Amino acid sequence: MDMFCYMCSQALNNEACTKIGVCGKNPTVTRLQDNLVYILDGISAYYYHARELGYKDEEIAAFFSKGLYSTLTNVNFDAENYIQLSLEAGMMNFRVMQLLKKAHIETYGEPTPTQVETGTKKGHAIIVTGHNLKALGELLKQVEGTDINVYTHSEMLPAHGYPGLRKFRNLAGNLGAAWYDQKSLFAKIPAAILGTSNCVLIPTEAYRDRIFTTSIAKLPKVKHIEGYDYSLVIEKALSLPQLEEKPGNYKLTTGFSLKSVLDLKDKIKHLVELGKIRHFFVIGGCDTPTHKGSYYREFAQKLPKDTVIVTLACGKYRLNDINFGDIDGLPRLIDVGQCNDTIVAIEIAQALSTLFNTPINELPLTLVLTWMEQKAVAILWTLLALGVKGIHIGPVLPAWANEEIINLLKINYDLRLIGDPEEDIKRILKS
Ligand code: SF3
Repeated sequence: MDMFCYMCSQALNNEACTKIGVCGKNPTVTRLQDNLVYILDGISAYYYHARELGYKDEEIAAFFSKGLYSTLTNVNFDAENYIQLSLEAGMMNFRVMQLLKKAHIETYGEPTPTQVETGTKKGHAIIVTGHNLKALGELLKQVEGTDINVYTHSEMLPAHGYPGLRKFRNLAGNLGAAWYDQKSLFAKIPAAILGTSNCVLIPTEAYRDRIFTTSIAKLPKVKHIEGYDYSLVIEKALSLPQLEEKPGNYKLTTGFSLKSVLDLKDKIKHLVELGKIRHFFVIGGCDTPTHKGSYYREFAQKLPKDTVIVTLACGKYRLNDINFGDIDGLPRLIDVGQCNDTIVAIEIAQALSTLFNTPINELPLTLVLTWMEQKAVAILWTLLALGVKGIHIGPVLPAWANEEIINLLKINYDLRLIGDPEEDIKRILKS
């Protein structure tokens, strides 16, 4: 079978191709092109959700053509320029995360800290998974007045923090954890399921007939709903057996916004000055279904009690069932939301920088991130573009990066791969 270059589609049949590719690109350039495409994927996901809520930005839209054009065959052979383009894309991702946050807040109100039930209530059920708050909001309007309980799953958990979504009596709680528990969770709960964004898995036969997709999400042999009329989902939920009343073993907390943290700024300053808060950690990101991800739970469990943990994205499920307590009334676990809400963590870091009159990189603040897919790549480049140094990433190094790229990231940004939780904590707290 002939092999083809995936960049220029020409057959890999001459000496030049096997060494540097038909198009003459060296491996680092090729990998940086892949990286740029991943960042653009991430940006497009957030922009898509912003547009669903009616929010647009010409500059973001224009960047797609520049970014994608830059990955065409024989258009750019300059590795250094691809680093610059990646940083530019990182800033574009910053801009799109801001836009999506604005869209969420203006549509559903500023989130406030909220406790979320993790058990089931007696009644029919719909589980909504993914990132798409618009889909959840429209569904909640349509189930009003029925006995259907709507449960969030995975990245939909932060929806409970928004007053405009929380107000619906049918929003009953959150079931399961990160995206990869779908097959076991959905098989055992007789609910209708609505998949609203990426991170929806191909269903097993156990629930294929009761899962639906909407918006950008699509699955083979699964009913897709165009627009926002969820009558079929509601009909399916009503046809299924009712769930039993079964309280959860713990509650989850979410819904911290920039405002809710700023409201606590005097208290935070006081606690830092008293030495009662030693360090802030941002722990989260897109979780990976591997045992190596247990690092994040162990890391959080081993943190001393004078540390505060800010969580975001589905990586939070590695640790958010743990009761971390508080420091003189300030919760030690502060969940700011979905992966796109990294913007909130960034704004909190900027606010701390102002509060303590200290550059972000000199704050007692460390980011410990897990990653899986394209949005995480976009977020990493946002943080690099903002000049954030000393980020710990894992469980493995990005597949698109070769030694040359990793060295560049290590030298310029002090990027680190996670190691042993205890040793990492000791090193971070000593520095
Ligand atoms: Fe990522 Fe799917 Fe969890 Fe949004 S996008 S966080 S994995």
